[in-house]
Amino acid sequence: MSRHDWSLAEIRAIHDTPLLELLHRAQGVHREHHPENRVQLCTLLSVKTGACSENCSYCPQSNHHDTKVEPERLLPVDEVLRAARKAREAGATRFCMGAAWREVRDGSQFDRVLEMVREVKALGLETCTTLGMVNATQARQLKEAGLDTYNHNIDTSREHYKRIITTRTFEERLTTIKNVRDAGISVCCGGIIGMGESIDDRCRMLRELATQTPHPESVPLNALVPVEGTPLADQPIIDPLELVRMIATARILMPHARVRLSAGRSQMNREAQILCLMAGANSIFYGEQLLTTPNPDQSFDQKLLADVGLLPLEPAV
Ligand code: SAM
Ligand code: DTB
Ligand code: SF4
Repeated sequence: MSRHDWSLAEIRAIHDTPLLELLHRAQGVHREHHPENRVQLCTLLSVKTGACSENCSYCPQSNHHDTKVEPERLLPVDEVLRAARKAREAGATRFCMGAAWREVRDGSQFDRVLEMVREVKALGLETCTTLGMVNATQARQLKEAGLDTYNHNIDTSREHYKRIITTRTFEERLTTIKNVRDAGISVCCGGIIGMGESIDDRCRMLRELATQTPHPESVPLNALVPVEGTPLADQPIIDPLELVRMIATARILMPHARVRLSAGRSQMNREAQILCLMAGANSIFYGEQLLTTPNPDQSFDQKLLADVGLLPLEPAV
């Protein structure tokens, strides 16, 4: 009974509901559609770091900004496999490989990524990649290699987008998402808050996601991690309750989606993270590092799960 025709006014009304009522409603939707007390643990690895040609204002990996990120070539397959085995042993069920590319180019580098996907899949992990734009053929090749999910975010509203990135369009982002969807790969698509956007921009971003048919299977919601050297370095850290509201609203709009409490956890205390889980987040990044910025360490997360009584979600095979 998912809806795909949400209006901005409806979304804004949900978003602005008094907090306890909003949490109650989101919890109701969550319990109806998801196993209770389960959270998905995804581990990220940057397989190709920095020197990216795009100018995304939030991103420490763009070569338009002067940040402390050391560029690295595409990692060898065995190094990726070592990290994947470690993630599996620590309890992760999904392994997500990120490359700081504008787009995938055919050739030996892409072939190596396909090999990474095949081998990580063979370890019994769910596979995810985020490699920038892909065309229809490349998406099919990824699917054949065993890719479960592709992450490609819309990042913000269509209107705010132009103030954040000028080297590629919002439409191009949507085309990649369509190529991924058409290849039968599950879609992971979300965005960031805390980049100077209005509340209506946030609601427009959610409308963009919630009016897709089908909804993305997974929706990562990131709080901006302001990084020195990027144009957004001086943005104030958002109040975690703003992320709680976004998660709850996403949960209500897209009842079946996995909503991921993504970047920004290191800036939040334990209790704020628990409110995010209560609002309907059922997936987190697990491991000391996101792509280039820190994430809570595994012992912190294991204690968090134990304190709340959450169990890791089994991998879907
Ligand atoms: N290059 C690929 C792309 O842009 O699609 C994949 C990697 S990119 C780093 C993946 C996503 O990470 C971005 O779309 C953005 O939503 C998120 N991200 C990047 N830097 C961030 C930051 N400083 N704070 C929060 N989220 C961030
Ligand atoms: C997503 O939405 N968040 C993740 C994942 N998709 C690839 C990345 C967050 C990156 C945060 C900045 C960094 O560590 O470089
Ligand atoms: Fe490049 Fe992706 Fe960072 Fe944009 S978000 S600069 S495309 S790595």
